[in-house]
Amino acid sequence: MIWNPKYETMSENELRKHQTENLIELVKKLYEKVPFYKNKMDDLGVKPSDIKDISDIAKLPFTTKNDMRDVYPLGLLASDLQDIIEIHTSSGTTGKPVVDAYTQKDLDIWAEVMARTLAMGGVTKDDVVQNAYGYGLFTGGLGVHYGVKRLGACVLPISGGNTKRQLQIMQDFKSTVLTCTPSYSLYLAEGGREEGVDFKKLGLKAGFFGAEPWSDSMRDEIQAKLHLKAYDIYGLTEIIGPGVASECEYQDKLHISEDHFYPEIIDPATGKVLADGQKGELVITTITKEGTPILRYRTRDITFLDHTPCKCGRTTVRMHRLLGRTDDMLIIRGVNVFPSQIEEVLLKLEGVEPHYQLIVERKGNLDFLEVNVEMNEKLFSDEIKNLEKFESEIEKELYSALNIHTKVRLVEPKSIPRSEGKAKRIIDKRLI
Ligand code: DLL
Repeated sequence: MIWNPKYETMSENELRKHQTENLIELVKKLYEKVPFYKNKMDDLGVKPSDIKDISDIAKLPFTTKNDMRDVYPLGLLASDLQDIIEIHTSSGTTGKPVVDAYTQKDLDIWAEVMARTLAMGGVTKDDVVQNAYGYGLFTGGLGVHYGVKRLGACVLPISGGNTKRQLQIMQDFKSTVLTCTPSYSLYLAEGGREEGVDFKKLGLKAGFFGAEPWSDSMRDEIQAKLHLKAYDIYGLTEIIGPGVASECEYQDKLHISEDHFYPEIIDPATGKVLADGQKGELVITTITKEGTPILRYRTRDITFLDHTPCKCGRTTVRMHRLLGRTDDMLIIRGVNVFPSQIEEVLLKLEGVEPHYQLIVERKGNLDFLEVNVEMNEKLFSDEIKNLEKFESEIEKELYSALNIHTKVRLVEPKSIPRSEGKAKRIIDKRLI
């Protein structure tokens, strides 16, 4: 079902008009109210009156994560503090967190775009949504929560963690929809298997997974193990949280709610705007937000855009599922490697589990990549010499996909730490 046909099926002209009007208003407001943006625009010699059409967006300054940290906590506030009714931040494991401050209108937009997301995966008022994203300052829990309420379905606000309880609640309340990180969904599948839960009988029909990278092979694995249709959902704290983009029933790229979030793809090295189909860094402008609107935010996420029509009837532009991050890209002996490429190779193999960790080390002047991947129980009971043979087979597979030599280690089942939220896949010892 299309939740909001007026905005999700707009004609190109209508959309452009809507985006242009909103951008003009936004730039005026930011120039008047946010010194950070006034200074940036003055530096570039751009005045609000230079913005007459959405295409003029290319004249405006970018905003980076470092900019946001520099003005922490509320330097980007564009509304009166008394109109702010909720604040979220990123987890901020490296440096100061980034902040999103919401007015009532911002929370309404958030509920709206999350209701669209859930409706894209067929959620209706009849559904029971088990929301296992973390509640708190992280945007996952409450973002999904507001969307479920707007849609009129029932939310189980269980938050992340406590696998046994998750499985019990899932059975007792007959959850039909699961929302959590993709890695946690597999952890639940694993827990369920141990507890003798038959997911085939459970009645989960859809899952909305995001907040961390995952691949199509991981989707296959999740769909098979949990017996549901797995949708990719994308978002980030700086923009609003989850609800920026999500897959429809065709699971073919993520529809961006571009009446609120205007996307561009740029070459990360030059800042030049790229055409449809060209891979680059996703840049987003929040054209309708009030609390902490943001101009041309450099997400560091790598994808490409597709304006061709989708079979579902929505006219919104689609982005490919994330191909990596500019800062997650490992450069091993001069070769660019994204963890997602390694995941694709691993998950196609029989005998390994979708739990892995990449360890990068520098010995002398050379970088070494070690890939630790868990075996399944069956493989674990195999003879050592067979395991060694399999390790070198995987190394060969990785070499043909990536063109770099790796050291693969098959590790015991369940030896790689599980996460209730975002999984930690990379340990880069070169930075320490
Ligand atoms: O992770 C918001 C979110 C919550 C999205 C729940 C989806 C579901 P942050 O903690 O600010 O916000 O992290 C944002 O996570 O820039 C991406 O690098 C990554 N990310 C988010 N969704 C996906 C996804 C939330 N579907 C950062 N695939 C983003 C891959 C994702 N990476």
